Amino acid sequence: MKEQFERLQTEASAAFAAAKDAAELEAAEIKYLGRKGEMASLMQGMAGLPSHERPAMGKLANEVKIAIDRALAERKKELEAEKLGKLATEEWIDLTAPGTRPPEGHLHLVTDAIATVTDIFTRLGFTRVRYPEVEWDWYAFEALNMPKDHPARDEWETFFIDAPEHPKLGKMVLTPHTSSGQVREMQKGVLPIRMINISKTYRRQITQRHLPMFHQFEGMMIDKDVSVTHLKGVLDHFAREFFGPTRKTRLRPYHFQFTEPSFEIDVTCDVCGGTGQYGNAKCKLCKEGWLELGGAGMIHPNVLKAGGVDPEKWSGFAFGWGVERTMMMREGLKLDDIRHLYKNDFRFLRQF
Ligand code: FA5
Repeated sequence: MKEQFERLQTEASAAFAAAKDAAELEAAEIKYLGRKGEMASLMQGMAGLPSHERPAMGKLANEVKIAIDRALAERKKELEAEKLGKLATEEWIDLTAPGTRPPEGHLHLVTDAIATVTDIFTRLGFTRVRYPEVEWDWYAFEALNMPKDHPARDEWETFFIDAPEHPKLGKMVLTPHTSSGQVREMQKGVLPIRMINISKTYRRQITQRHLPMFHQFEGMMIDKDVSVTHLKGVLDHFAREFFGPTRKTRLRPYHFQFTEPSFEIDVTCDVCGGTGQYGNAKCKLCKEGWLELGGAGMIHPNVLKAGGVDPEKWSGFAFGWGVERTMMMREGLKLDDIRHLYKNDFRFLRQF
């Protein structure tokens, strides 16, 4: 048994010294020192020795165990030092090297435009509101002087929701224009009003100039003796603030059921510089030098009445513009297809 202990010590020490990494060392440790390892089985064998031999053999076993433990601890230390040595050569960092900048996002162009529009009108005393994306027919059409089956409704290529009708307010629709917020605002019963409603709107349209989902901003002012002059003043101020002093706007007579008189507002196109020509071809975006941004007019008395406002005492104007279209006309943007805005293509978005 003495030789067996001595051989175990030699073998175990050699196996530890030969271990190339922590995993091999652990395997050798289990083989020699584990619960079912070679040391444990030799110790069990001691039970069969005559009692007078046991004390000497016990002492030897103890010395062998201490020697093997020491050999193991030394190799562990060596391997650890080797690992740290490698780290220094393989995984070093240069603390003086310039850092890597984390990716930095920015507001989407449309969000940014909404913030600018809000800011310009807030400074004129208008309060920002939002009205529902899903609306009742009554607010979108009927209260705006467009009774059922009125042909003017066709202009708003509306998405109808397959849901039960409201007994008084009619069908459910995806809000086709922010004008549905006019009567909702009047129904709050607080006068005078200076509202700017910026919300999502939906229509069955998709072209270079049309999106099925877009945003509009609807301004509405109701007070005593409000006239077209106030409307023109507010719109001119907005155009100057948003587009800069070089861009021109014009009011074109138009027809809306809910305003009288009514206008469409155009601004000179930034893609072709207001000429209608791009190189030798017609401007792809505006075709004529002007781009329509929205409608406006003096609120029709029937609409005031629908909102519970007395048209004998109060008057007001309203205007509704497309956020995306307005933004496309910003100085220097030269965006010739509105659909780029919602393609989520980083190559496009990162340019701004
Ligand atoms: C209206 O929606 C009226 N409610 C505007 C109004 C408000 C008139 C208050 C009078 C008083 P119109 O359908 O023209 O009008 O749309 C207004 C603007 O929304 C358009 O000039 C355009 O800038 C934008 N717009 C309309 N349809 C789309 C579309 N499919 N995609 C992107 N922008 C659109």
